[in-house]
Amino acid sequence: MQTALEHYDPQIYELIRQEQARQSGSIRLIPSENYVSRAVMMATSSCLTNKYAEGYPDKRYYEGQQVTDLIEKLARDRAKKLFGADHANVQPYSGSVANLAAYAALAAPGDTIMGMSLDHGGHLTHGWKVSLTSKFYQSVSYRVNTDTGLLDYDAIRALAKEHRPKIIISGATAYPRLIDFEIFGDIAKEVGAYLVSDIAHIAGLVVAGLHKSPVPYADVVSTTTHKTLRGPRGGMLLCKADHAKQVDKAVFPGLQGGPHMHTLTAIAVAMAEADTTEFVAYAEQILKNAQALANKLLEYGFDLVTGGTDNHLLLIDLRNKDIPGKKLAKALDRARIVSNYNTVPGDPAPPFNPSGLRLGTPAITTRGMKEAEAEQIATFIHRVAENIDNETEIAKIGKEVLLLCSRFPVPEHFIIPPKDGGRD
Ligand code: DSN
Repeated sequence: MQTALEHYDPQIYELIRQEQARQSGSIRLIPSENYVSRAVMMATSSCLTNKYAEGYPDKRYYEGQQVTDLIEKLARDRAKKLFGADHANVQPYSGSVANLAAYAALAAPGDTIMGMSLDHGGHLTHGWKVSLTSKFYQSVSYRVNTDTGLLDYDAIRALAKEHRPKIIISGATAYPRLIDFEIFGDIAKEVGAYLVSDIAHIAGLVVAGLHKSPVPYADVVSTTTHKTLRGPRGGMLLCKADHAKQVDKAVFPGLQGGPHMHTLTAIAVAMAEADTTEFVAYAEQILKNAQALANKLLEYGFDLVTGGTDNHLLLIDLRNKDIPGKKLAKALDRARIVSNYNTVPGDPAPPFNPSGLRLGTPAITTRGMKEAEAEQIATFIHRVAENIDNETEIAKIGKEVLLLCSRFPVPEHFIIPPKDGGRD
């Protein structure tokens, strides 16, 4: 049967079909990407996309909120239960907006914020120089110890004492080890700062009890909903009751108009999915797969920042292999292995052509891959690195990758049904 999209817009239909085939036929190692369930996908593409709901449940600026109020209350309650938080705001369009709202709730423009330097694993919105967060606020960045690659809490404390920031941000996008939110909480208290914890990458590990939660220590916790948490693309804030009013005001009307109700609805679905023993088993396997990938890469002589990983991601420092990160990422992409080039701490190379490669295991784990496949993927990466200028070999590896992908199709309940009932 011809779908509405196929009928009305065959060009876009075909492009979506091609993207679905690309996602199925390649190994997804970008640590911030995953595959959402069909239930989440259905909620995302539901009629909730048609509804404006400015304001909050029981206090909206448009009528017709009989259902949206119930959905948003459900999403908030599920998030609060899952994370053990006093208050949840599920309206941020993304993690970036969620971070901005957290700062707006706790500080005034011109105040000092202190976050992790982007080139050491922080996020743009943690006050990096090209982000507006460094224009609205005075920004001070802490770094990891370049010898160990690890957060140096004594150095962070000393920097906080020197600059007395209004907000300290804990959290990262490319840090392969556990983050001690309790120590961050102590440092914030010592200098009279608020603590914002950005758990975008590790939220799924936190709800599964595999990473210490920042909720008891942070004033505001910010996250995306789509990485290890495996929901739709969106953002979320959790906070203590004292900050609830300010956080809500910062999101709406401070930064946003109407929430994207279809996304918010899908977030509610994802929160229910994450509140299961199956999800805990999934998160455990993410970690096992990351360990297996890391150990095999080490055997092949890859240099991993911090020497390994405690979480879902790893960062290869390619300087000992004399291959730029971008060159390897592009060669891997030709071999159907999708990763991203990344700076490594103390990187002498520029961010657009850095020395590192960032890998993660959330998506391959959703496909059902286990340690043996993670090791096989490490071998593919090694072979691509060894044959970096040999297109014939790279194409051959690509065929083997496709074979592996065919053994681990994206689970049926994780994809929209393919055309004509066949598999792409
Ligand atoms: N783009 C995200 C990541 O890949 O880590 C952060 O915003």
